[in-house]
Amino acid sequence: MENCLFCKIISGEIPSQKVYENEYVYAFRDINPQAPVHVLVIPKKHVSSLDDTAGSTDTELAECLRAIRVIAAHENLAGGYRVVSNCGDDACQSVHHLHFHILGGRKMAEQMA
Ligand code: D5M
Repeated sequence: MENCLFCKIISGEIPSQKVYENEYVYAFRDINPQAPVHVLVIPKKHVSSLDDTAGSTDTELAECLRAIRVIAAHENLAGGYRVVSNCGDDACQSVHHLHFHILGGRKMAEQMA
């Protein structure tokens, strides 16, 4: 989608530190990491958030979730990790292209918010 930051990352117009890619999914390091490992997993087909997935196929969504364990293993997160997807204004979503944050490499706070 035009003027979408993450679509521009997928196309290579904006550089990123890629950690994983397949036909449906692209994953790269967050520019402002909140943990030693902070990776963003995004669908290649633009969808703005989890609240906008009515037009997505099950494969497009499932491939994002399936990529997470592959990335976690590659990033040596055997001790565990947290996955977050901010959806909408109340959750402070800042980039309106669906993304899953993978956070790991340190002990997470028990409180999520
Ligand atoms: O998370 C959006 C995330 O996107 C936030 O953690 C920063 C990250 N971000 C923004 N621009 C870039 C670039 N250019 N590369 C890598 N990461 C980026 P949200 O859940 O929407 O607040």
